[in-house]
Amino acid sequence: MVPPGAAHLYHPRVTLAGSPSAQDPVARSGLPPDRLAALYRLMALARALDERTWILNRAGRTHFVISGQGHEGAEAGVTAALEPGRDWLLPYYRSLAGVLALGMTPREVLLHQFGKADDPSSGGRQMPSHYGHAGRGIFTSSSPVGTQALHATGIALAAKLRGVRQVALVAMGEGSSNQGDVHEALNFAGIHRLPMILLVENNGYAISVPAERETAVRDVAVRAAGYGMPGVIVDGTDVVGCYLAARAAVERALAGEGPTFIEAKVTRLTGHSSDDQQTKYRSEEELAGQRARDPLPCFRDELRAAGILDDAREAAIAAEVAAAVDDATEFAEAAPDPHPSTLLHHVYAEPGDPVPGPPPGAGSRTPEPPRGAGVGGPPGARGGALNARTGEGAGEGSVGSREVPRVTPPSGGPA
Ligand SMILES: Cc1ncc(C[n+]2csc(CCOP(=O)(O)OP(=O)(O)O)c2C)c(N)n1
Ligand SMILES: [Mg+2]
Repeated sequence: MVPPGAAHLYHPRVTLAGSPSAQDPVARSGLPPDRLAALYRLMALARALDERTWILNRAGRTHFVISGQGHEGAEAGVTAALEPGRDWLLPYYRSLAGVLALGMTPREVLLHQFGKADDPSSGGRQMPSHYGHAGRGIFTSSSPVGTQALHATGIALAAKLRGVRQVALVAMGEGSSNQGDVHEALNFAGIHRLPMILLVENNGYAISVPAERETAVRDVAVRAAGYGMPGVIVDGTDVVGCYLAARAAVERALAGEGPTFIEAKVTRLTGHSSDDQQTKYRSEEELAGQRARDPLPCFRDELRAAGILDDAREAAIAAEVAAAVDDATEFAEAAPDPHPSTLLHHVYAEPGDPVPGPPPGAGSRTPEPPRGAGVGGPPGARGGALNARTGEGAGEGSVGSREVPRVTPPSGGPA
């Protein structure tokens, strides 16, 4: 993978992992055959749900799609090294397979895409594919790209200060990795050896801007050297390779050795979003070539060659996935929209919200005026204030007219 004459670009700590290997995936990964088949099922489910969102959008039933097609191998392989319930995922809009891996259900994903009241990501406030799930350790996504790196660093710092064994995995595209926020986040994480993993899914484009116009280096993982952390480049069609890179990074993070930068070379099989036409800037030959880098058939072929998948098992997975997507579509489309009277919930402080004050024993310092509901207040203050207004259940946050789980991190996580 090193281009001729470019070896000098690679810091000794940047590792170039291989492509899907002829080696048996069970022996190579240490994962049992059923776990590998489950990873394939996860990728197939992510693909089918994603395809459904395009159909719903083109039928005028949802308003926006930004797709994970082509990114499923990296997402599934890397998140397989996380422990759901313990670790945090800070996803981005192509992280559909990752959020499913952490336990978001197809129904929840489509509630989110339709912007329904019960959408666990934001009660219909966020744009589609801006995933979040408080109860599953999936941190809410910001629209300004790259900002999630700072959130991951903060979560990893909290884990370190509290002495909690926990990893924060943050995902983004290579274009976003050029943001100043990412530099600051990595610099801080490197200095303090925080349990953080950055996954950059390099698909060669930032909307219509090709990689060579985004950065002066071909592989963004070389930047890891500047932050004193290892950089690993993996092939995003190599699900087991992605898993192995992430497993090593998780072990390193939990051992207190600090962060890791993983760059997965992936392909974007769709336009940037439903508002983009990629044939305006990508040739037919390029697109045809990229289809050979579709991780789904690559992984399927690998598992078939290893005797883990056969026609019957593949057909059973396809049927299960199709049924789950149909069920989720019907369920989410029939679910209630957020009530208009809830439009401004979670935006402004409400009468009755507690006024943030100094911590106990802080003397007579004048409390700062409230800048927003719950800011600086005690844990649960936000939910309590909303409950006072809506009369809904004590101690639970609410979005729209319905209850959503209160923001509860995985055990031991940041409050
Ligand atoms: C700070 C900021 N600048 C610009 C945008 C507009 N924008 C949204 S996605 C995107 C491209 C990001 O490219 P990349 O990080 O490579 O991710 P990809 O979409 O290729 O997966 C841009 C420029 C934004 N959301 N936030
Ligand atoms: Mg990109």
